[in-house]
Amino acid sequence: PSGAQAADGHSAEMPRLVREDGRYALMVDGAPYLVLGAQANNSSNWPSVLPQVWPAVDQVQANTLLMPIAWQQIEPTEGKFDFSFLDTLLAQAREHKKHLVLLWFGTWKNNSPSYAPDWVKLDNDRFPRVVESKGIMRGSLSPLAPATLDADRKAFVAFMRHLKQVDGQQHTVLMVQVENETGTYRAIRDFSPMAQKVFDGKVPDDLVKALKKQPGTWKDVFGKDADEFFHAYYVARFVDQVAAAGKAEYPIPMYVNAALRDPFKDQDPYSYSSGGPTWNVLDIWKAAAPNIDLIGPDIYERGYDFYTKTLEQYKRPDNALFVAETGNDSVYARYVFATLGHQGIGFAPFGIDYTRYVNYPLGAAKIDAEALEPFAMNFKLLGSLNRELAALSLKGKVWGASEPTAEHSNTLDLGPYKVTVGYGLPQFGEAKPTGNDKPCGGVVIAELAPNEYLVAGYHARVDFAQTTKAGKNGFMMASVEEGHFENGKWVFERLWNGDQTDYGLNFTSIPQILKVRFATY
Ligand code: N0T
Repeated sequence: PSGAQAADGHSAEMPRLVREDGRYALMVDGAPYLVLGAQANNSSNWPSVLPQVWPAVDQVQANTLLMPIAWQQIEPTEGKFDFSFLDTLLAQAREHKKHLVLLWFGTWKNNSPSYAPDWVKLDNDRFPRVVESKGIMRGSLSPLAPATLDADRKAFVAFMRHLKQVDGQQHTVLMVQVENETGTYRAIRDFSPMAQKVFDGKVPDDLVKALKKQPGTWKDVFGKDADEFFHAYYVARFVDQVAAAGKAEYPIPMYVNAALRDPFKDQDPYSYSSGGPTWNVLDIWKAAAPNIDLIGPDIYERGYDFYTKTLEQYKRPDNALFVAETGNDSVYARYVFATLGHQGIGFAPFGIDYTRYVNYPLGAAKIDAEALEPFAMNFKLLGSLNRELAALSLKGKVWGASEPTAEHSNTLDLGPYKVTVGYGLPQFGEAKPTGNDKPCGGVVIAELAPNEYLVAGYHARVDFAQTTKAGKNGFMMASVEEGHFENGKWVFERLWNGDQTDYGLNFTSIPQILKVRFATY
């Protein structure tokens, strides 16, 4: 990696998101990097709580802590800023050798302005709220009020200006999330007279063009989706203007996270966070928020089909996949492999601290060192591989498999090889996979060179087959090395052979990394 190294190992080079052939990498210290993240609970953003945060972050071996920076905390009185928490957090992150992703909790923290200062959230006249179709006022603020945009933007600019001053050299902070799970609950859009006037007007040209539509009113252009699409557009415009102003101070990558909608069905927007970046409005968000580098899903559904469908929806040539939040229950841990297989640049379980708060049923019912062990296994394994995987992923040479919920195996198409990953198999002999007791297995595979692959994982058996017959008689694993990476160099530990390879590559409860070379005879 290039870039002058600062004393704490962080570099003078700015973090940035790069795109090559529709694939992405987050560049940190000048080279591709995987965010092995951990998000603290919502109210852990106080100096007094940090002692309960770091032990959990260290326990899971995350390289990055995701932490809220609340508007109410930095600007309790209008125009007077207090960045003491941010300064404390930065100093401690450097001591712990962790990166940070900061989450701007402003106008939207899941629908509501609960994290806005009192002078904002208690002043409906100056900062109007969404009014739903029957005239009932909701908690969520309207995206159409210029005063709200102006106030949020000013605070965000002050935050980014301060961040540049205190971190513009070291780059402990990798990205900033702008707002949190935007959109509005129990209203599809703002129906106040102020908003209705805008809704009755024409769809802005930029959106019409981006979506290749004919000009007209929202109803003309979008029919039954008009209300939701209108709300999405103006929430995205709001967020984009906040991000743009922040980037003018300090241009590090900025993203938004999404409270999801059913990935398979049309769901009534009244029943989810309408206007937020759900899969059905990603094109609108992309057009309306060009200053947002990526849109990341928050995945709190345990089912394999829901999870992987969501990964597919948010991995696009115009969107880098980043699992911005996911549940901290053990069954979510294995999805890091499917995330990597979908070219993910990061994965961040939510609720990683020892405050004793748990968001069950979304996540685990209890959080202690044992509950966090599956996440620790992930990050221990991927910590060693981080740079290699991120670089190969940018080249399209990474595949991943997570144990399904209903089935007990899956297949990966590597081109010259087809890989079958089985779960719950004995390590000796042939058998039918029956699945692990709870789904918990997964593997990641990366092509190092023709016929040479890294294979890493746990609780799974991996079998390679040739897709087209090469060689006169057959092919073999010429060598299977177990090892790990240290500063970009492969460190050999031992060869696997005999029982360990006769019936596939048998990954156990210990995360392991193999380098496998194939040959024909
Ligand atoms: C998340 C988190 C935090 C099963 C919930 C998820 C975080 C926010 N919201 O603990 O509040 O700040 O982004 C909402 C998921 C609802 C899913 C319900 C379907």
